[in-house]
Amino acid sequence: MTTNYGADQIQVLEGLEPVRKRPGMYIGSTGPRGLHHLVYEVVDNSVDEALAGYCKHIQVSLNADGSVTVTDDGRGIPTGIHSRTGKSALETVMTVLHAGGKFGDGGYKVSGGLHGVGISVVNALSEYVEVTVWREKKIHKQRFERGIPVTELVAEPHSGDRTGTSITFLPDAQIFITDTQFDYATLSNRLRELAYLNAGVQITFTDYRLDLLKSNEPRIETYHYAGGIREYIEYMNKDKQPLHEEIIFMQGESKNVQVEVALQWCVDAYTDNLLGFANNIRTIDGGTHLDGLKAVLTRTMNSIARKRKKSKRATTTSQAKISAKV
Ligand code: 0RA
Repeated sequence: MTTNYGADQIQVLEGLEPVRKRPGMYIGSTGPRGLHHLVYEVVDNSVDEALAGYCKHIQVSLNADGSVTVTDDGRGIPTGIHSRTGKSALETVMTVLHAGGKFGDGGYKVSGGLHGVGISVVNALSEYVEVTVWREKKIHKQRFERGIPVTELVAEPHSGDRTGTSITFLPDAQIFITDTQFDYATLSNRLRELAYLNAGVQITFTDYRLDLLKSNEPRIETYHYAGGIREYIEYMNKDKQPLHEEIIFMQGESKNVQVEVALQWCVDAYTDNLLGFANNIRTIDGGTHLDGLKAVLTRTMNSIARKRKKSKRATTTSQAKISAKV
């Protein structure tokens, strides 16, 4: 059998079509993991804005209709016309694969979302997305359905100095193989972790799904840790007996790589519990950052132990001498 790859077989995929055709390629899975990754991808953009120093508060809400809203007080997604696409930067970011990092003043992406695929992937895999941007005393809005803009970017004047971005999306039930209900614990754990990893960023998480909660009140939690990963260690060791109260903390930078380490030994811990992260993503298989830390810790501990043994021997010897003299 021969296969001819003629023009008919070659599909020129444009825009977000490939994402809807093979969602797993972009979000890892079309099960619960992939579903939750959509939230991480959107939150990630706000975390990046916080890391750039322009955003302090991030609000994440699970809405009654199954959608999620992520709101930040950053600079807002740029709304001006992008020279190459002839569309607004906002529409370009929402509809062009991998367009995310290419806008603004060298908007270098630090925080890693799922696979760093960008917000357009979330747009492609959502029944609808509504974006609101507060910028330059205007409120800008645009709506998308399954990745396609269904309204223009509309701007209206607004009083006040507010800036920021709000993105609401409803995951597309045609894409996800399991139900599209978000798990509170999964999201709260990740949002708490992000708040610990990015000291000072305030993340508010609200669940408005009252039917699911069997409650008349939304469930609200705020994660805000000025102490960053130091406080994370405190939280992880809260039921353990520490060998030393004060958490050991180090930070440094080399060749544009920033490193932070927090350590605490516990009396009643049988195994070590070492968590590594790179760009806000847990590195479950370890990596050179953890290997390096473990190597240097072992070397330092051994060297201290040797020194102490030596001085202990010296003391014993001098005591022996003294007792011999006596
Ligand atoms: C590119 C450039 C600028 C801001 C952003 C992206 C931005 C994107 C998102 C997505 C969610 N929240 C966001 N906040 C900011 C900077 C534009 C400027 O120079 O004002």
